[in-house]
Amino acid sequence: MKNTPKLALLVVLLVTLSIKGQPQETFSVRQKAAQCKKIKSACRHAWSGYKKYASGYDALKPLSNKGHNWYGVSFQMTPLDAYDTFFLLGLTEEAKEAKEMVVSKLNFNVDQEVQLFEINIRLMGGLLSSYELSKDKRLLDMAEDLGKRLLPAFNSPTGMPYRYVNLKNGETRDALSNPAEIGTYLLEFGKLSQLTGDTTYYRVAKKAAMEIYRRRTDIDLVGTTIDVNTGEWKNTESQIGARIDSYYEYLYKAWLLFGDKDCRDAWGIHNKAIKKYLLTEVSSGWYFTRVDMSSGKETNSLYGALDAFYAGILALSGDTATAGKIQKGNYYMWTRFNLEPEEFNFRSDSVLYPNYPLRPENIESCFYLYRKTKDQQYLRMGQHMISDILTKCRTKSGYAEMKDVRTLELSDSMESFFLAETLKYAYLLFAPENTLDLGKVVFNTEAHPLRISNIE
Ligand code: DMJ
Repeated sequence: MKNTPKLALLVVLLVTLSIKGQPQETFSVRQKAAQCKKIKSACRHAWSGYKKYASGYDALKPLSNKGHNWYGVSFQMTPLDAYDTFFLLGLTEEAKEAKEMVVSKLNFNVDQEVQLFEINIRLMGGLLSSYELSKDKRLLDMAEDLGKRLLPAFNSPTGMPYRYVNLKNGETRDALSNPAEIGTYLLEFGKLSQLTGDTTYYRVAKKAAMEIYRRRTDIDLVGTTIDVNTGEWKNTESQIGARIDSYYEYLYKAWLLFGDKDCRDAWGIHNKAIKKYLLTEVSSGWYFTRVDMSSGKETNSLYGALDAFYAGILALSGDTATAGKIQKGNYYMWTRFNLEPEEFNFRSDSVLYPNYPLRPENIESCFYLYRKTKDQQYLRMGQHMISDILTKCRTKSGYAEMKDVRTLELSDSMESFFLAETLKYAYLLFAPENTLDLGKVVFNTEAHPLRISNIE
């Protein structure tokens, strides 16, 4: 333990040198095209494994070569999450196959309880972006059908949704929720309102997010768990990772996507408090720590794969200076342990949760930072991370979650967000800018692009 700070310093030095010490030449068009080619081929590999071993299921199990469903029935998670990635990457045949699976097999008229948050970001987000890209009206009809079935979840005394809802009978369950599972509907429900003309969706989504916002403390922070029946905070730790992350993300993005000023103001107030109370420097870099929501005192010096998204949203909002500092910490977290662990303690420099489930956030932040600054270091970071994933997580049929980044042992899961997000952001980092114009679309938290247009 005594040597840990020295070791951390040495690794920071090596990481810095390996980024800064490289010739400062810019990536050539050919080098970028080579990266794109590699990522496209990874997409084809994952998709052909899914088709061969898991067609019709939600996801592929990339070690046992089997299919896996989240619930008693399949919701076509992988094809629906992957469609717009194939579309953007120009994988026309794959896009056609994925869309065909969705329109022919996906059915929401089932007596099945689902987790509102996940179904919204993956399926609702996927249907809406697929509709905007393909103009296939069947996708919008499916999104509207799903929207109607999700609405009963918002019938709580506070207007903050329950975590689970039955798609057939509207029964709800689980009042103990969190800001992410309460505030992450603005983009999808807003887009659904715009496309259908039914304002109910955005109204309930905004009410839910604002109910969290108005329960912020005097120092403008929110906690990690809250009872949606009573509005009482049950876990008062404030942080930017799991269970809170996309609440912040959607406040800023609802401003970008729809021009919603209330959301812009709420984001501004929270972001100021986050930078004041959570942003922390240690010898290996800058991180966001965890604090008590009322006192601002540190509770836990944890940081992890999910927290890495905040550099991206900061860059998107124009604060590339803070984003750049955080991204150095993100890259340290990636390189220090082979691949990034789910969580580590940045003060003791030790791993807490050693798995890497193929998450996108670190590469996503490189993407936004590169788009905003054109600084080549983000291409180098991205190249390093992508190469690690494509070599260390590859299996015969796809790519597998890493069970332990320290031993490189794999586990039998390939989450649909690998095709939806990780490979999409990886590709867009190196692709010509006109592949996706950030002035015209906003990504939902599952990387489904939605077209910018003001909401009434
Ligand atoms: C995705 O489902 C979304 O990005 C969500 O906001 C967080 N978790 C995963 C990716 O890590």
